[in-house]
Amino acid sequence: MEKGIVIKTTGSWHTVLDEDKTTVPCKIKGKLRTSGIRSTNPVAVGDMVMFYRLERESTGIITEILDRKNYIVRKASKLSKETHVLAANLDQAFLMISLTSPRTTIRFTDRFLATCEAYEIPAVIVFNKTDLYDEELTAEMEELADIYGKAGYESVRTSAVEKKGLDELISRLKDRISLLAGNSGVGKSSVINVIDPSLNLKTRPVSEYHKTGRHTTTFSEMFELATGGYIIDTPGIKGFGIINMDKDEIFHFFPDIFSLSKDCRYYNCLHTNEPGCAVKKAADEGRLAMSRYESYLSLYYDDPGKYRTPGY
Ligand SMILES: Nc1nc2c(ncn2[C@@H]2O[C@H](COP(=O)(O)OP(=O)(O)OP(=O)(O)O)[C@@H](O)[C@H]2O)c(=O)[nH]1
Ligand SMILES: [Mg+2]
Ligand SMILES: [Zn+2]
Repeated sequence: MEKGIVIKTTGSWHTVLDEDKTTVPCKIKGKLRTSGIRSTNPVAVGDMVMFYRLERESTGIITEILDRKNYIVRKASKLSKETHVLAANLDQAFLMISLTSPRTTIRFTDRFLATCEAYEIPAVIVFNKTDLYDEELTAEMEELADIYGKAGYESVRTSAVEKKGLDELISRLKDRISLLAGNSGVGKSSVINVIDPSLNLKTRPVSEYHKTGRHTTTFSEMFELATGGYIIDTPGIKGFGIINMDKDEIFHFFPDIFSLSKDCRYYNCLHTNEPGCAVKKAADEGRLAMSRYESYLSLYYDDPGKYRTPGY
C-alpha cells in the first residue's frame, strides 16, 4: 500500500500523486468512509489516500481516505440539499474577484468568506484585472479592501495582463496548499499561468462565454507551482450556497459582525431588528459596512434578492 494525494477527480477516475511525484490514475474500491458528511463526490482534490497499484497496469485502486484536516463544500446544485466537496486539507483559500468583466457581487464575496469561516479556512481576497479599473473602480477597490480589512481579511491586487502584484501572491503561495476560487472569467487560470507558464492552463475570453455558457476550467485540479506550493484551480463557482449552517449561528461567520455583537442588549440577539442591537446600530451609523450587514441578513433570511445594496 502506498500513500498519495488526489490532484484531480473526473467521474470515476481520480488522479493520485505518489511520493515520487508520479501520477497514477486510480479508481475506488467499494464504498469509502468519509468523515461523516454526505456528499456527491467520495473523493476530493487534496485528499490524502492509501492506494495500491494494479499489476502490469499503470493504474491503481484507492482503498482509504485519510482523515481530512478540513474541507470546503458547495451545494451540489442550486436546489439540491446535497453537498459537493470542493477540496480538502487546505492551508488557505484565495477568493479572486473582479470589479469588472465580469463583476463579482458583494453577496457572492460575503457568502464565500462566511463559508470559509464556517470551515475554518483562512481566506485572502485577490482583486484581479486591476488594469481595467478606472479611477472610480480603483476607489471602490480601496473601499472594499478597507471593509474586508476591518473584518480581518487581507487582500492582494493583481493584473495577469500587466503582470502586477504577482510577487506578493507567489510568496503567500509558497510551502502551502491553497485553493483559488471565484466567478468564472475573473482570471484564476490566467494568473496561475503567469506565475508558472509551464502549466499552460486553458483560458478563454469572457466575451466568448455566452457562446457555450460554460466554464473554461471544468474540473478542480491541484498543481505544484515552480515558485513553490500547491494551488488548486477551480471552475468558476456560481451559487455559493451555504450549507449546514445553523440560522442562529450565521453571525459567527462574519467576524466584523461577531465582534460587534458582544455589545447587543440581549445575549441571544440575532441582529435583525431587536431592541438595543449593536450590530444594526453600527450599520446605521456607518461603522459597519451596510453591504456586510445586508449580506448577513440575506443569508439569515436565505433570500439573496431581498437585501440589495445599490450597485452590488
Ligand atoms: N484585462 C485583464 N484580463 C484578464 C486578466 N486576467 C485574466 N484576464 C482575461 O479574462 C479571461 C478569463 O480568464 P480565465 O483565466 O479563463 O478565467 P477563469 O477565472 O479561470 O474562468 P473559469 O475557468 O471559467 O472559472 C481571459 O480572456 C483572460 O485573458 C487581467 O488581469 N486583466
Ligand atoms: Mg479557469
Ligand atoms: Zn444584535
